[in-house]
Amino acid sequence: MKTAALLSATLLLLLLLPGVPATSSDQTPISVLVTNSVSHSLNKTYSTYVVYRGILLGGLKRLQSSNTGFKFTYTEDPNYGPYLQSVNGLAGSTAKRTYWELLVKTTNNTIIRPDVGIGCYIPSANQQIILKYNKY
Ligand code: B12
Ligand SMILES: *[C@@H]1O[C@H](CO)[C@@H](O)[C@H](O)[C@H]1NC(C)=O
Ligand SMILES: *[C@@H]1O[C@H](CO)[C@@H](O)[C@H](O)[C@H]1NC(C)=O
Repeated sequence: MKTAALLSATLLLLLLLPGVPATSSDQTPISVLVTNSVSHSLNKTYSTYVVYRGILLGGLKRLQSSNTGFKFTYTEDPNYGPYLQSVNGLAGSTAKRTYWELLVKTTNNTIIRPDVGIGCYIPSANQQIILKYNKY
């Protein structure tokens, strides 16, 4: 009796704990917007997800393997890790001074520019990841 009460109290407490995922495989949905501010081309949006506290790179790989037409490549920087090199066949170029900028539209509609790349950024649920071909 006592044990049962303690058990159900513990269960209740676990259920009520905020921010604790039910399972570690919970999906964090995100959308990915591909845009180009150098030459005019249509915006494309895709949907995918990262796992609980998963990195953006994992979501991009999942999106690529879902065969929705999204493609990307990255190179490995010795200091900072994965560098987003190309998206949908268009590559950044040192000669042209172009690159794929990583921006994020948060759920309160603020656009932020993360201070880390695709290998370190951990998206939150329902954020829009903006991959913007840009000049520097
Ligand atoms: C110049 C620069 C850039 C240029 C590099 C172009 C060029 N050919 O010069 C551009 C504008 C492309 C750039 C882009 C980005 N950058 Co930058 N960049 C720098 C900066 C100011 C100097 C780098 C440099 O020239 N070092 C000297 C050379 C001799 O060393 P190097 O090793 O050859 O440098 C290369 C790497 O730094 C690489 N690189 C530059 N930025 C980044 C970012 C990532 C994630 C990676 C993997 C590699 C990388 O490009 C350089 C030239 O090839 C540093 C800050 C600093 N003061 O060091 C930030 C810095 C490296 N960048 C940073 C970031 C976050 C980014 C972006 C993710 C920003 C964004 N939100 O879009 C993007 C990369 C997006 C992508 N496509 O993956 C961060 C990285 C921190 C981290 N731990 O991830 C730094 C440290 C600045 C910061 N915010 O603190 N960047
Ligand atoms: C494409 O997306 C960018 C970034 O969100 C936005 O500023 C621009 O207005 C969009 N363009 C079109 C044609 O929808
Ligand atoms: C929007 O959310 C970001 C974090 O996601 C926060 O830093 C920022 O202050 C918020 N802005 C507003 C206007 O609420």
